[in-house]
Amino acid sequence: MAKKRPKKIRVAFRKNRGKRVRSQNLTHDSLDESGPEQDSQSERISGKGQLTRYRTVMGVDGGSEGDIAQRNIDETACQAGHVLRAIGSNRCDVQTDEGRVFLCSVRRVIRTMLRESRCAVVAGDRVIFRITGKDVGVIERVEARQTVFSRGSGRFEHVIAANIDQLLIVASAASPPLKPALIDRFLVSAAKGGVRPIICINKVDLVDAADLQPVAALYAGLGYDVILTAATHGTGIGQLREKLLGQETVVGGQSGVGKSSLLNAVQPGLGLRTSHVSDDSGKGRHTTRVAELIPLEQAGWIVDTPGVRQMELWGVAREELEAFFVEFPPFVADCHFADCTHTHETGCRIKEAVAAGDVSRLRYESYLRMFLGD
Ligand SMILES: Nc1nc2c(ncn2[C@@H]2O[C@H](COP(=O)(O)OP(=O)(O)OP(=O)(O)O)[C@@H](O)[C@H]2O)c(=O)[nH]1
Ligand SMILES: [Mg+2]
Ligand SMILES: [Zn+2]
Repeated sequence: MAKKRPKKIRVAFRKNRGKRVRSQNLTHDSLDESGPEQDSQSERISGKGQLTRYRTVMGVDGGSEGDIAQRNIDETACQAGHVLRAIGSNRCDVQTDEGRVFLCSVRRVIRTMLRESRCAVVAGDRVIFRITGKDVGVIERVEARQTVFSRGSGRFEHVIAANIDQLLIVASAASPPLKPALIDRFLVSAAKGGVRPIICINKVDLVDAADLQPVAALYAGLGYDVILTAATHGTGIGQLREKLLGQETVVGGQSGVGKSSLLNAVQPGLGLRTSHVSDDSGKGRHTTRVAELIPLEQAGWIVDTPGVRQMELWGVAREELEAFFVEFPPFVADCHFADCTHTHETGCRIKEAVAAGDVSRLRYESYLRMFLGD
């Protein structure tokens, strides 16, 4: 691996920096996000006095978007861990490789860096933390994320989980009705985040198998893993369990499709809360509240997540979309215009392929909706 370059990161001072008061409350101290105030040598204060309320932190630049809150620290005094869940913006459960769990706060300088890049520590983050008391610690560094599952939330990115291997996209055959367009959004999000997708169509007990065949065949034909399940009847659960074995999997999908029910079926005794689809519209209500890493008995981790009504993509440029529709690239090269957007142009090979039945109309419509930002 290429050697990483130190990078200067400018971080705003905390407002109360000038007055350092020693607290008598040791219990509080051990949980205080700033911990014992001992800025490491790699941080220095600018010589411009009160005029510059910034300090420079030497971080490590790996050159990727994943570099969120890295800085040089004395690692010998620290432990490596894995964030199981974030509690609010400043508390996380962190597990070490030996399996001990610490309730950690996030050092203020790290929180500032994260806030400036509009990130937070999330389930799945690899962190370096300093033990400050019995079962408590302070996160000193967040490692670059290898993969992410995230979505847009207004003007911000909401990273739901980091460093996961797979995204299990759960849809239901009915109640709520099957929405291939939503599956397509999750597929794009998985591709963007570097996560392998698996499509699971649940509640197959509510429909005729023949009705599902076209959609299942469409995605299987594109090369995706497709599993048909009925969590409440045990259908397809063995197959799903096999797919999850030894992997870190985040589960995504609309509220009420049966994500928690599926995980409870895969691992009886998990006891995740599930809820009845509450109203006549069959939309379901949000039962799962926070994203949390849950160990699987045999091997692997799963992250159950609260359901979404919509899947707003994050950080996907319109021009980038065509690459995330796996069946498009072979046709794109032959479009008449090199910068064809496959929307209105003449001589568009994608549109011809749709007319000829070589590209699914459903998929093309999904592309158009994402491209046009609907
Ligand atoms: N008929 C049928 N009902 C199911 C199946 N799986 C789940 N359900 C029901 O669907 C409802 C919603 O299930 P949940 O597991 O809470 O759904 P969820 O996706 O976790 O929902 P959120 O946590 O709100 O995102 C519950 O009443 C389940 O009993 C299934 O395979 N068949
Ligand atoms: Mg749930
Ligand atoms: Zn085109």
